[in-house]
Amino acid sequence: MSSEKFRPYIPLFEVEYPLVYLDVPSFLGSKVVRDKNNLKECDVVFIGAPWEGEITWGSWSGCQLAPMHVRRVSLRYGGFIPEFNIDVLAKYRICDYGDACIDPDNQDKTFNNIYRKVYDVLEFNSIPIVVGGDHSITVPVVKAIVEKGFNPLILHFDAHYDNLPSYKGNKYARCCPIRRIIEDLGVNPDNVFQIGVRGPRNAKISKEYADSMGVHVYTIWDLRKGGFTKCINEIIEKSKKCDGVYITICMDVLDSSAAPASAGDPMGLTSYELIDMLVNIVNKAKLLGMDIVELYPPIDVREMTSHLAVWIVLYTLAARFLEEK
Ligand SMILES: [Mn+2]
Repeated sequence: MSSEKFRPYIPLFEVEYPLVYLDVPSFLGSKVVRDKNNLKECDVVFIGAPWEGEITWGSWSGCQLAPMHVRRVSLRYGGFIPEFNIDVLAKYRICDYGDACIDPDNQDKTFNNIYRKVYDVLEFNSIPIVVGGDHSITVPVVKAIVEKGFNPLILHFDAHYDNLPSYKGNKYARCCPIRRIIEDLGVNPDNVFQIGVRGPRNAKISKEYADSMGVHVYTIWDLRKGGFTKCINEIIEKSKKCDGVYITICMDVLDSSAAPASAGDPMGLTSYELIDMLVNIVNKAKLLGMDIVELYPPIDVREMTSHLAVWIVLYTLAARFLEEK
């Protein structure tokens, strides 16, 4: 086929929802925005960041497929949350701003593309919801938040510290973002919470770094031995001295039974525990943005991890309108 005759893929059947690319629907069937200026009609903006860089186990995880899978399963849902009597889709104008352009050979260029897309969203005072990708993508997202002038309280939900100085010579590998956020982006470590840390995949130097910097760490033991309320209250108190919270969720903060398409770390949070924490926090603290990373569709079971990602977004957005209990 000559290039003149090339045509974009056209679905073989009529669909009622907007397509982001090929046969991939937009998040929740929302409006697809391709022109930055149309972001002004949006309160919440979904962005895909399908980047997979250095891998720490095996040769690939498939995390770059998560934006596509999360969008596909999201079509199953409306926005109504009966427990709260809140319709998220009636409260927010949500749109899908597509994926940041990825260059598999060029991490700097890719990160700049992610940064620019998130910055576009912030310019219109909207909330970016970014689905990765590996955990390194949090760095350009938080960079946009910081450079837009926000002083964020970083809430890092993860089984791991993700604060190594580098990995295989790469300072921006998936196990290093928290150190980059502190050392390169200048986020005060006193404004960083690491929640759900557990297990023997953490290096001793990671704990030593977190402790020496004064990062607030709640391990799974801290939470389960009566620490949930203490953690939530400390975050809410601390958020009052910041411009709001930025939430980054590594799916392995969840127990592998709740999120089979993650790194497979046992003894994690249940889906209810994570969402309950997010709802309680975002009910009281302004949400600046959120990312969900390290979701591996090729090893998922009935897409349940992608479904959970959609639930996390919907409940977190609903939280703001939940009357105080
Ligand atoms: Mn992790």
